[in-house]
Amino acid sequence: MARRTAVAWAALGPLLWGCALALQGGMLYPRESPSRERKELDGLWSFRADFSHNRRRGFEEQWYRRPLRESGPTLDMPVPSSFNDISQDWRLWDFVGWVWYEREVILPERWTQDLSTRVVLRIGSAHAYAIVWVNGVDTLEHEGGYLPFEADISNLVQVGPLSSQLRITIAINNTLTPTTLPPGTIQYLTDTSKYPKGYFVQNIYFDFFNYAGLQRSVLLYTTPTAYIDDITVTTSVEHDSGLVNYQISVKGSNLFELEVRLLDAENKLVANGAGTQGQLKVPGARLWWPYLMHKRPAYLYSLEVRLTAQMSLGPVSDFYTLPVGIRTVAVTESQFLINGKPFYFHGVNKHEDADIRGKGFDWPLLVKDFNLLRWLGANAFRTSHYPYAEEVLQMCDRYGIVVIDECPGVGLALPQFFNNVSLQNHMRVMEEVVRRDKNHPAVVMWSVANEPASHLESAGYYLKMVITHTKALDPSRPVTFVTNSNYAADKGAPYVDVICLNSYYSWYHDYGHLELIQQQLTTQFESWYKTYQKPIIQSEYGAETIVGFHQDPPLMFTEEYQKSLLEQYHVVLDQKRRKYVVGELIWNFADFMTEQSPTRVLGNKKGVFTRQRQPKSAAFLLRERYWKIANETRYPYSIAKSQCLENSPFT
Ligand code: GCB
Repeated sequence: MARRTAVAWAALGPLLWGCALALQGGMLYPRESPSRERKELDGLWSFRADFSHNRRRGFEEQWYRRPLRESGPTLDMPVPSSFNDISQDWRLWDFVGWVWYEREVILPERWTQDLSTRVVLRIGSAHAYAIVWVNGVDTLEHEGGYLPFEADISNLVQVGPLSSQLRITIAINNTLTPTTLPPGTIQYLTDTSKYPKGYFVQNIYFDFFNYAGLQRSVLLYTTPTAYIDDITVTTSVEHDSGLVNYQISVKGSNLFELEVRLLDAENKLVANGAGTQGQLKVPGARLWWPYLMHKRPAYLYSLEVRLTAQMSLGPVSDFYTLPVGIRTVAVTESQFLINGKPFYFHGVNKHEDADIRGKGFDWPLLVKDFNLLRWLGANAFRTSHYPYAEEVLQMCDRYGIVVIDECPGVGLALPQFFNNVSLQNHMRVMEEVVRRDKNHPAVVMWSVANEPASHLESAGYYLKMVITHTKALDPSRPVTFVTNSNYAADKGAPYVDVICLNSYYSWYHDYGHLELIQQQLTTQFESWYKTYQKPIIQSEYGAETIVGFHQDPPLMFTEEYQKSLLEQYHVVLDQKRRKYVVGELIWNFADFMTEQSPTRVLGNKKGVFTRQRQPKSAAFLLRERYWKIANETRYPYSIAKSQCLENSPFT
């Protein structure tokens, strides 16, 4: 097959400097350093849902002005956590409207007295619209869940001797509108013979529960008043040297010096530079490899940045250390290349939810999931259908798990969702995603949407704009969206670098007819490839399975049916994966919660693990397959070492 010239985004790295983000300021992960402290505000917050008819009583009575307990009863609400599953009050489970969180904090005296310290309030995510007050002062607003936002609150806390006490009030609204991402609609049911006056429901167009609240950590951190605001790193490889291009933005001073040092994993200096931008050359660089592809995967350097600024109060220093993986990503007409070698995604789609915490970030869950990923031999996942917590991506960087980073562009199902306001919002969300995640070596591709109505003309224009914008924001990575349209009808596919296809043969149609899968899947792959000559990922496939249901011959919903369906897909994937199919991602890693409906039994049960992270039979099938593929494609002599693999029969 004729190979189209590889598009090596990494080589375009320096172009990144020309494409400044429209967003103001960076969103570096808050790390401690000799010049930075952090104070986590996780734990119990006071909470109240505004059940009033118009949901606006909190604003009418200005609940933010005084401690929340003074305006009525409050509940204890853990943060991070979704609020939905915590209480026994059923009205909270699918509550739509404003909820109020409040927390009182005592600040260290130095933070309030030292005028060369900057105090920042950072909210990891608040789904879906948030207004923040500090001591009753309107401080910050943000639209969109799943992404962080922050405000410099120094001038609110450095105001006098009593300022150590801080009251943070956050009002969050989970209402989705036709222009939010994901979109949704509110429907008033006006037939008074059936519904009480003012009765409404929220319609969503995606298949996961609309968990809401403070689902990621809230924290305060400090920087000096002159500070490292953002760092952008892209990497490439020239012969055996790694090239690390950096760009640094500084705020709070125009009179400063920047020193940049690149250290290896043993803390030895390998390159250094100065100034706001430059290129560091690392002879004999160790590359960041996905795990199972190399005997030493996921090698990380550290980029140490030191700022020294002259301020009226004297010199100020700021330090920030960023993990850096040197690797390249490129796409040809039939391959996805990492460090110039063909990479095959054998992985999963995930969701962030589990049991009572909903989508609340949780370390035990995170570590368990990564152990399960490695047990499976999964080398990749897609952040279906929204950006995951930053700590998840940090684990991927460290473990060598490859990520397709998806924005919350899910449920774009109706023609009215493709309007200019939505488009502007979608582009802003991509700016926020790229700004947050651009430096993670594990992130190898952006996905701007899942299953939009891409057969519509208006969707074609819309997707073209979002994809073009994302490529301008980050020329170093390929961009895709995930489609379930027909190859002949899809209006967005011309703009993607990799075709990502969802299909549910013998599940959502031809129920029970497993014998049709091979023919239908072959036709799917061949039609798409003939039309576009782009690499293809089977980005979803699977079957609903209730753990413990058994039937032979296999019937739908049993563990045997899930296994048989997967086996049929695997026959065709094996035929095509040496040609142009570059990946397979099972739907889903684990069962997850959805809205109630006659087609969902306590949520979506297509997981190969249960919601409690126990394996169904299909997990063992997948494990055998993934390790078989890994053993075929991994580097010679590579030994996969990890705590859970040492005794694996597959290593
Ligand atoms: C899909 C969607 C995913 C659903 C899945 C299903 O195509 O992308 O969000 O959960 O199908 O199980 O129906």
